[in-house]
Amino acid sequence: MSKEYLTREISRRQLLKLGVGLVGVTAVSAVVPKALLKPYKVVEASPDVQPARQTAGAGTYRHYAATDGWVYLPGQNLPYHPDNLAPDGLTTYIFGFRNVTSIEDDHDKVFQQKMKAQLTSPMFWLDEWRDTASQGETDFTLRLTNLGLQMRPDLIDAHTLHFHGFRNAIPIFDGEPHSSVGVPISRDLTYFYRARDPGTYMFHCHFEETEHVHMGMVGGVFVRPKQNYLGFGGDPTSAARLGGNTAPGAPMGYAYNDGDGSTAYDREFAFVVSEVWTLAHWCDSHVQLPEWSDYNPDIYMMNGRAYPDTIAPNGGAIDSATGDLIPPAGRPELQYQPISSLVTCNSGDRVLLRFINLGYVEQSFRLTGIKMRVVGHDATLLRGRGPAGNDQNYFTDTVHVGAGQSVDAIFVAPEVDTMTRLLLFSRNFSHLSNPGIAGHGGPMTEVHIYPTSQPLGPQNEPNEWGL
Ligand SMILES: [Cu+2]
Repeated sequence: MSKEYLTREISRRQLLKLGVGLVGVTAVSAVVPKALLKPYKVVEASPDVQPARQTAGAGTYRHYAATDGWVYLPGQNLPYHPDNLAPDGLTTYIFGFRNVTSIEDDHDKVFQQKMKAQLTSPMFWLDEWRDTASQGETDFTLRLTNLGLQMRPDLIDAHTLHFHGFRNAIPIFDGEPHSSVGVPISRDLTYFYRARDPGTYMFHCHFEETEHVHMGMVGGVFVRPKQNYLGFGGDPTSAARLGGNTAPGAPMGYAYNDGDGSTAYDREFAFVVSEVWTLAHWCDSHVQLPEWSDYNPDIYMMNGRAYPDTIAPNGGAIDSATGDLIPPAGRPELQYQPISSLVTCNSGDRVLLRFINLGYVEQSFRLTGIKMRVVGHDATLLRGRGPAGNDQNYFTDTVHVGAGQSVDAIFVAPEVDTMTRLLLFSRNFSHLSNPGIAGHGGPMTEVHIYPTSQPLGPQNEPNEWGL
């Protein structure tokens, strides 16, 4: 079927021309001095200035690779979606990141992850810097390697990892390439950050950002507050499980240093919201340029999936033999979209929802039947400054998240006798379908509440189901 599209749109002669063009680009790059092909204003991190690698388990070291790839999205919008160049089972060309920390010692394995980007990017989290003694566990380094774009060898774009919204970022490590540096192909750069402000943030590539952000180089990142370790009100027994408190009643964590436990939660789920304009993605795979001022997305997503795939299982484990992502159970086409948006909880659980919008369109998420308490906006506790700070948190059934914004909301799961499903969905109904097919789609997910007689397992990571 995909071959039919190919012959209809691009004749064999045109394809050969394109091939010759690509060979030409490659040949030119072989003879032109490399310096001429480098993107403007870049630095190369030399291996001997890399900070020492921290041992596994201690500190927060990550190694990410930037590359291109293919993902699966439902629906049909011919000739752009599914893309006729996509491998079997996949539909849409993307740019993205991969977490290669566990395979980084094997350079071949890392390089083989070229054209295996994931949507949305692997989330990560770090602890707020506490004091000099805890520096080893809280100083954060992220090494970014640019593997290049397999489908577009003509694009010699650098990539960066921009920590969106982080206060006091050192400019050289901020990932904004016009005022600092980008990472050219086959090079790497290690970003350093000392987190001092807890909350929900996001990261994205900032190189040719209109294109690279839309193509999928987006992800979520959180800073966990030191209250998890220290407790509040001078009472160390109020520390959270994430801070090592094993007492049965301890919350899993706090969203902020609230000083009174009001942002305590038992389970945690994050949603990176974004869109796909299938025409633009098709243009990138077919060496064409979209007119960005015509921006008209047709698939809206949570964590890189459209409903009903949003409630499919988590994937994301790495096959140590090949370095490849292991697909979610029963869903091989979601191999490169490993993050589930299904919310699972028990009656009585305090559930933290972290909404992150890295699309270009404002979203409003409604949770039917339960009020959410919004406790933070843009990595800021909703409270005035000082000990008598005015409490500004509020209850709502609809959370607004603008492009580039984040919202932290907590709900308490009601008592149920049997597993109960509720919907969490975009209030913009025109987004709630997938192109060209019937039924609900887009940015919608489900909340599954289990009775206390069916206790869920604890979460080791955000978005884990515990089933
Ligand atoms: Cu990029």
